[in-house]
Amino acid sequence: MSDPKPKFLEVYTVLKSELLDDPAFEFADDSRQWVERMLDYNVPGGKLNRGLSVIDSYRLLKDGKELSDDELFLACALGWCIEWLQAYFLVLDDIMDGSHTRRGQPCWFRLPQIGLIAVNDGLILRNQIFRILKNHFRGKPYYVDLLDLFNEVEFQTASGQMIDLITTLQGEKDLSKYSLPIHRRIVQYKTAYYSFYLPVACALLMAGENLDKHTDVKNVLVEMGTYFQVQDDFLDCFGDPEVIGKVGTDIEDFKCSWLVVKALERANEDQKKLLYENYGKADPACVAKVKELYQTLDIQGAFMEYESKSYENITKQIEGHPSKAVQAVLKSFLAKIYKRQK
Ligand code: GPP
Ligand code: MG
Ligand code: MG
Ligand code: MG
Repeated sequence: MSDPKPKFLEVYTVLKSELLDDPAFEFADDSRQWVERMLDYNVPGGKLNRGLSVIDSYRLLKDGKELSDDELFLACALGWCIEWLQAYFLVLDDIMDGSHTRRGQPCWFRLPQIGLIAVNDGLILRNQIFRILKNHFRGKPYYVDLLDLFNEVEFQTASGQMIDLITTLQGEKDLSKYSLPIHRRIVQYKTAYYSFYLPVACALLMAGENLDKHTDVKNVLVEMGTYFQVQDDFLDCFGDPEVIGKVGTDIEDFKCSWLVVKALERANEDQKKLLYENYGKADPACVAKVKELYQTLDIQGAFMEYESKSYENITKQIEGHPSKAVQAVLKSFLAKIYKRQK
């Protein structure tokens, strides 16, 4: 099967020019230039895994048959809707997390003269998803289901983000409140639905499927998304910023990260005290002490154990699925993230 990436990137240019050709920007060329710069800075610069997965999944659901030009374009357009959604989330998440870098460049809101205009840019990105859908899917029998899917997943993600942020407030009062069930709830909502369920659900809708009949697929994908966010938590502390394109802030931000939950599980009273005293502080010396404790407690080893158990468990779930085409979709997704370094 041919590499879908060149075609996918081509479709970005088409969608972008359609969006820039909006009456809203007609009388002010500077507004069109602003949006173009904002899109180029925030939308296409990531790994594009979520977007490309729509095409891969749709192909597999079609049993590997060559797609028509029209089908390929539509699968790419849906993939880009997910990348637009991701860009919208990241622009806002970086403000909320006080991050500095993203995808190897400064966060959008950190650029001179951007600041909190980035909040409105997030809204523009969000609204453009529905303009793309309207432009290309309005006549399709699954249009209403697509709208409903994007709305539902956005709500789930915003809810996860809220739980992430308010859990931090509770942790600041009492770190011992952090636990695996709370962590699981956060990551399921803030990451798994939009990153894993959404691309496959888009492909299923395009293939004429009814999503209500695919709750088993959803469950596996949520499991995979959970595993993916545990990796994200791990890389936040132990990843190479040059490779992941961002400098971690979870320790400074007092996040309910998988690492701190595991550390709390493994620590003795003295080590817990050290954690209470140093977690959530911007001071690099405090951050270094937390990282040192993670080494002592072999959190890396705990992560590797989690990683292989989780892989086994997900593989078993996939192999229990009756459809070989669906199995192929899920396996290809899992292969893309297993032991990822970025
Ligand atoms: C990832 O959390 C979750 C999101 C990017 C969803 C944000 C949702 C909003 C409604 C704004 P993270 O903060 O761990 O991601 P990263 O490590 O990439 O900053
Ligand atoms: Mg966040
Ligand atoms: Mg963040
Ligand atoms: Mg993170």
